[in-house]
Amino acid sequence: MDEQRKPISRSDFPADFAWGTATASYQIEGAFNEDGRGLSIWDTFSHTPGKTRDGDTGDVADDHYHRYKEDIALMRELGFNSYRFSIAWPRILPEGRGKVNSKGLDFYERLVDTLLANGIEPYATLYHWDLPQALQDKGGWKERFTPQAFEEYADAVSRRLGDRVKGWITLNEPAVSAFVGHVEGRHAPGEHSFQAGIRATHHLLLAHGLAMPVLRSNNRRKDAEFGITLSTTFAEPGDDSQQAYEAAVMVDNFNNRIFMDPLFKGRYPSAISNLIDQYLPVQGGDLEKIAAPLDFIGINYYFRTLALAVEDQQALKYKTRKVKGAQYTEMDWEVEPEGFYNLLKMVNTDYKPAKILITENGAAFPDRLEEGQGQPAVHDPDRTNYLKGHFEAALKALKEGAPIRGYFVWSFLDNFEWAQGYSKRFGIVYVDYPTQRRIVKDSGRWYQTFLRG
Ligand code: IFM
Repeated sequence: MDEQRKPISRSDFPADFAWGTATASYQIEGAFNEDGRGLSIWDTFSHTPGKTRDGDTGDVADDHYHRYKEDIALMRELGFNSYRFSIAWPRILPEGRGKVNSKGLDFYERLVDTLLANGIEPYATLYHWDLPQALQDKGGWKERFTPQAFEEYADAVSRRLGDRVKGWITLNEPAVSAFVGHVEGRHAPGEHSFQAGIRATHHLLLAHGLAMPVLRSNNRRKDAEFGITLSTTFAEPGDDSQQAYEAAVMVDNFNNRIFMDPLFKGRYPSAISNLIDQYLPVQGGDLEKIAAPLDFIGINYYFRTLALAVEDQQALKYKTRKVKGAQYTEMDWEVEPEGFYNLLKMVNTDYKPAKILITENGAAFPDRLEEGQGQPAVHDPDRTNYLKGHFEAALKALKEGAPIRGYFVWSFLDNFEWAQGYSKRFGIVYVDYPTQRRIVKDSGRWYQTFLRG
């Protein structure tokens, strides 16, 4: 980036900026069968042989359900003023809808109160992929009753926590739920149907649209804000061919615009209408609900995509070009912060959001715990460099007018990386799974120093 010479500093960002990290319920909580929690599609999926690496499950994960107090004490030590977590729907409504499990609400109430007592603002995501299995058994996101159930769930949670939560995020990365879960089948519920993916897309967006007014009306905090988090990529053609150009347009449409267009413009992108319209279960009034004003858009960003066409080019089918000499993370994602800047500029220009929160950004690298005579340590300069580069990219976009007001590093702790199990570590805090010890990585110390200004 242009300003690389001057080290980036917290004071370069607005004073009221939200700084913290993000996590998700199934990835860290464990306690999968405690206090009345029902099962989710991820319990089913991870317990199905062959679905996750080494058969890993979230049964115990980081045991955060029992260790949340010490985890929050560590967040305070690291200097966060905000923390993004997700609420497990099956803890609140074990059957998806109907009877509310007050013990589930009690847990999140304790979590939120402990955050506030430590000077950390709670940002709660309602859906980070752990759909109650009972709803999946009736068709899950393919069916319209799931957004209706989500509305009830949003009501139950916000009635209890509407006086304390600062940021409400309806959904995390609906593109991943819809396409990785229903078309590619690498995630729960593990389906392989394009039609199912498109039905899920619309029902996820509808769930957001139905929940927003409920969250707003149950809110009792003057400064609360409401939005949704999307996974994004900056798509570029992998070579000079027309086919690569078309592949990039498709990647952009299926990752970014299929969600952003309905949310900001009240319509699905015309560039892919020939592929999706026949499957979209839109009913009268849906798009108006989906397009109700957002206080912020949450952007999750990890990598750009250099798209190349495949022979029988069709929706969601493309190849990516790897760049010689470029650095790749443990997920095989290119480290290229300029793409982040480009994406933020694109979002700001094309959609003019009131506010942007970076709700996830971070990297997995092969960390090694070093335990000599002294303190245990994890030296992860690649992660620190990744973060610095992406902070700089965000700052550049901010200075050029993108209304970025928060940054949540993914992730606080190493955790269950979905189909990859525990093999990929994204935390700025290392988790020694056999003992559940937390060891702050060098990147976590770098973030702490950055936050101290
Ligand atoms: O771990 C995930 C998270 O749950 C959603 N966004 C991307 C992360 C890294 O893959």
